[in-house]
Amino acid sequence: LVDGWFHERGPLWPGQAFTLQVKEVLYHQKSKFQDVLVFDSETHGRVLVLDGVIQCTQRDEYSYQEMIAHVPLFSHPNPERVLVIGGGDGGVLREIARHPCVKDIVICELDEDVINVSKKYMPFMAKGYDDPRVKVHVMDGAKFMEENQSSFDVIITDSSDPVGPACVLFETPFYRAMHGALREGGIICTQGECVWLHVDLIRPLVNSIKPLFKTVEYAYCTIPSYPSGQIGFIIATKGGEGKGCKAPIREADEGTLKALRYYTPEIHRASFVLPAFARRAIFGE
Ligand code: AAT
Repeated sequence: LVDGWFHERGPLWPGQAFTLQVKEVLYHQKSKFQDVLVFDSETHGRVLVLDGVIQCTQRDEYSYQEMIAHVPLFSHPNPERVLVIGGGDGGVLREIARHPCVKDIVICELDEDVINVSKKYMPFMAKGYDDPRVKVHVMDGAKFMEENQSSFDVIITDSSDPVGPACVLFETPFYRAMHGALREGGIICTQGECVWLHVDLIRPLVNSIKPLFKTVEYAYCTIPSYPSGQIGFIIATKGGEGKGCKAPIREADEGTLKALRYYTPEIHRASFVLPAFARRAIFGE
């Protein structure tokens, strides 16, 4: 914090920094794993920061949380068991809970302090925990995946960046473990960083998991408070017909569509259409 402004500096976006004017710092403590900061900003509402990196702002969190949840969920014919790795703020749980066909929502978050701080300061996201289908595990997501090779229909990895505790979630063994934990026809959707900054990270990861999954695709959304204003998702399917996830195969009911602020069936399809440089860099096409 310099002169009442928060600057988001980090090794994954060298030489640039998104900046927000701070109204009031509400919480700032070190947890067992990371530095946890919550502040009210002048223009983006409440902001959660871990190790100096913005995890969500009240103004635009719905873009990322809706897309990382609804793209895989509306691409699956009947998702019943859904797992979230990371996502301690509860925003992704809130979105999954909109699907009546889902019976179990399991979350594995590393840091209990993130859960508690979100419940206290960010109820607009943490209300996801109120759904009775939610079961919470507090441990490392990679370890959880190795130990829980049970059958999920959709696995969503809402992970922080590959610096510090989330590094393991960007490695091939974690993807192998997610593949093992999926039912036939299952889908994974993971935080896949930004095409403007990270194609050199995305391409090798995508290539390394192609032999495992039936389809591997990449989608993205716009979100002003993430580096370079965009973030993507790696979306892969196990078995099935190999149609991938580029089009929704279930209809959202009218009430749900009205409640959503970013996701629409049109955005679902559009999110897979990559700019030429990004398609070439990630898929070599
Ligand atoms: N929905 C908000 C966006 C996030 S949250 C990422 C979460 O992943 C954090 O709560 C963090 O504590 C958790 N996490 C980190 N490492 C692990 C791990 N090994 N196992 C389980 N959970 C973990 C993502 C923001 C993206 C930022 C883009 N710049």
